[in-house]
Amino acid sequence: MGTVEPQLATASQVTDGFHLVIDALKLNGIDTIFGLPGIPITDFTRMAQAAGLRVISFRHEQNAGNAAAIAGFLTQKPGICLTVSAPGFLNGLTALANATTNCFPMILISGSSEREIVDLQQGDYEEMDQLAIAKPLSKAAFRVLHAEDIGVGVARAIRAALSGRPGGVYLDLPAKLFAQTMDAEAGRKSLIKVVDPAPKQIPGADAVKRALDLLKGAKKPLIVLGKGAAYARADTEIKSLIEKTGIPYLPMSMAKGLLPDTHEQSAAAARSYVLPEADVVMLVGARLNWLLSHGKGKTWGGKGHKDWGGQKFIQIDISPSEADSNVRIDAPLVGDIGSCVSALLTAMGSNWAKPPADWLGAIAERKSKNVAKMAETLAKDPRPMNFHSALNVVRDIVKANPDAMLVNEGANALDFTRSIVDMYKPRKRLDVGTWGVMGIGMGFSVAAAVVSGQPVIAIEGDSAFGFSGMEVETLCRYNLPVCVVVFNNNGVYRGTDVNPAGGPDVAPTVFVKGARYDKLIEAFGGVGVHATTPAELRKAMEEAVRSRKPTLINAVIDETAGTESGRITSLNPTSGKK
Ligand code: ADP
Ligand code: TZD
Repeated sequence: MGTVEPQLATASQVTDGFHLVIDALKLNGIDTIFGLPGIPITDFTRMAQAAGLRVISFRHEQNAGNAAAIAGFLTQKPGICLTVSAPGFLNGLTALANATTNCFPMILISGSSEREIVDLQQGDYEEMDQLAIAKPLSKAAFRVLHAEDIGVGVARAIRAALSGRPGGVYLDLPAKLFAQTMDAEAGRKSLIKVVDPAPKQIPGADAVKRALDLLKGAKKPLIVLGKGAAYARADTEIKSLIEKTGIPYLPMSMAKGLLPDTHEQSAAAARSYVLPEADVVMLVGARLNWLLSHGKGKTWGGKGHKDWGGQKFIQIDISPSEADSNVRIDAPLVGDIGSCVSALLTAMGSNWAKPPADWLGAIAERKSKNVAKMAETLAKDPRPMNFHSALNVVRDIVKANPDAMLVNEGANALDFTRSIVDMYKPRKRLDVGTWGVMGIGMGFSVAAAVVSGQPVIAIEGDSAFGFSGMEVETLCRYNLPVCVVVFNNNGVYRGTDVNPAGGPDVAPTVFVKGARYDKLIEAFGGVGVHATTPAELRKAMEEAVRSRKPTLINAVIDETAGTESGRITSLNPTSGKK
């Protein structure tokens, strides 16, 4: 290990761990770090900023981690989150695990305490065996002990995050590493610019044929687009596939906008009809997890909750082990979505027959009925405002600003927004993802604004907002064009529960009634608006998007509106005891 004595070399001939990490990140096209300073990484954040990296500093590491994760989803570069040791690391770890679960590429870099003391458990400042803890929650975890290995460590982290199924990677950098010095030229040579970190994976010709044969024989085919398809940036190929085959499609939440939600082949408004009725379903970057009722049960036309509906499945996925995880996949197509969809398009030829007219007709009929019903509901103007009348406004604002990013969390606030607010462009809708996790709101909003430069609209349940609400200071500090709309119905889900014991404490789901979230952002110089009608909400949102000023609108929603857990009420266990 090349520790250079100061008297033997001038500063310019020597580099150190701090600069090698920064140089390695820059060499690989990383331009932004999301983090929170403290021992042992405070100087690192300063030096990174001095070296031209954008360093976005947060109030809590979980929000920095969520920002990094979604930046990874939006850019196909691993988002970088930087934290201090033990508690900071643990705060960031939730976001790392969430990134891995959602297949978002990110790297959590945490400083760590002295190895010798940690390993002997002698009680160091913020002592913790971080590598061991990160391993089961990440796609890969690495530690670098010597300055000359920084290049390899960063390269391995980048490759692990991006290649195959993307995910979260942990990189452990002990405090001592930053201070190590080595010859600058040798240091420069030790860095690696990663070549082709997410190599194309071409599907086999037999697998392509198998999939097409199945699709060709279908009488009621359906395509499901997932967030893997959005991540893959194969937008043109996917559009061609949908339009050339004429097959109706369902977008999963974060795949909304891959084709505009107003596309005539979208079956979203007839979801509960097409899932049980379809005979062949092609999954494109979507897993048959709970969000798709595991591919079985009543949703899919099965008799009981574990019965298969009898559909045949084609699954396009980069992970070779995803198929058959819930039901039989008759035609797995393993490869990257761009390559798989291109191969399908080539093999389809030019005279592909559209699906039977009675299938398309039946879907169109359901769709128009449901759309008309929804239009009726949206047109109502109840007092107090409810989710529908408020979202009618959001829907118009998003339609008028199709480039704006939409961040969304909550229960009812999530479910209603997903179904009511149409998206027009790919990768604009960012939400709670695979876990349905609360707390992504402000981290995602910061990253969406930083990465895209576009206005961001965050539709937040009042409970959901609380998980990351302190970051409104961050929005103001960086003057980000984020308009947060808190759907304030006084609690987790609704605000109407009462304490069954009748004591002075309110029910566990109830918050302070009539809270003024708008005052929070005013404390930091942002714009706060209290909106009790759709007209007030519309005016405030229009102004926020136009001015690009950090804004928080406290949108007062009828506390009796919505349901417990939104659309997933049935996941609450109910006791068999009567
Ligand atoms: P959704 O929640 O939208 O249904 P999921 O997160 O369940 O989507 O599924 C995304 C899937 O996409 C994962 O199984 C992942 O392996 C896959 N995936 C991610 N990136 C790619 C890619 N570039 N090519 C192919 N599959 C991908
Ligand atoms: N903690 C975490 C990290 N994630 C969660 N999903 C939950 C708790 C449980 N939870 C939900 O699933 S939704 C939700 C919680 C606490 C909040 C719902 O209330 P809200 O939304 O105010 O955000 P609505 O619109 O009033 O339903």
